[in-house]
Amino acid sequence: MKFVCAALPVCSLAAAASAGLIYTADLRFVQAVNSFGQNNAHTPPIAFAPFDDSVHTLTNMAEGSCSSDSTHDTALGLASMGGNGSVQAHATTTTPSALVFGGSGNSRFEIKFKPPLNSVFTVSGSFSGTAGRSTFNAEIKVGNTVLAAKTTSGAFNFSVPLTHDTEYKLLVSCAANALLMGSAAPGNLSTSASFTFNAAATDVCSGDLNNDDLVDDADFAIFAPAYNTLDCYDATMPAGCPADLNDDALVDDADFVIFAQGYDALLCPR
Ligand SMILES: [Ca+2]
Ligand SMILES: [Ca+2]
Repeated sequence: MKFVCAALPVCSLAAAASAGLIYTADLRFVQAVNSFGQNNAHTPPIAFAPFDDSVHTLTNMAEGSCSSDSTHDTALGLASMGGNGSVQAHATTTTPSALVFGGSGNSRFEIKFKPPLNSVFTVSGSFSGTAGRSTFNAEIKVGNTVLAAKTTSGAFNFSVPLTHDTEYKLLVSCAANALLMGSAAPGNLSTSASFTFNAAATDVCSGDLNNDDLVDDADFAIFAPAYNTLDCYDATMPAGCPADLNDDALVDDADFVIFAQGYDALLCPR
């Protein structure tokens, strides 16, 4: 399934020297729950494919009603990822009640990946939601080490170095709840939360395909068979298609131009 890079503004910034990513775990989900025990959750039917889904709960009773709606729309590209998610929750009581009425939801993007090349990973996005009723989390982790994190509403911009063949996790999620507790007066409560983000990896040294800080014949020996294969989605192409230096899913003359510039310089910039 082809990812449409043009939908992500960051892709154009990354076009000059992208770095492919190898996706290793797809832990995305979208969930809507309410206080009557309904728990609707979906995960991607096809791992690593675009995930565009929504879930819903609604319960009506004499004393009131509660509902929640969660959406998730994200996609993973060869060197970039992004999308958005949102949650709405509602609760209504018609009489003071001993019951708890409420809905809540969660939209969660969680992906693990390995960069085949040393690269820089940038993430930009924002959270918004109902104060006091929303929770947010954006983080980049390697193992248990948090490299960057954001847990409040507003914009976030991360830029972290990635080391080749090391597994990283990117998490971007939001949740909201609308709970009218037992002693609540009659009333309505509506809440929301949302996220949007783009992320991309860019090379630190275009053409250094074996991560030894030089662009030389050893790299050309890796580039040449990828050039002959051409299509990044060909099963014989190395994972992450690292020779696709401009992130257009092909290894062709445009990539060779970028590779040649690195080859001429020989030493990677420091
Ligand atoms: Ca090299
Ligand atoms: Ca290319």
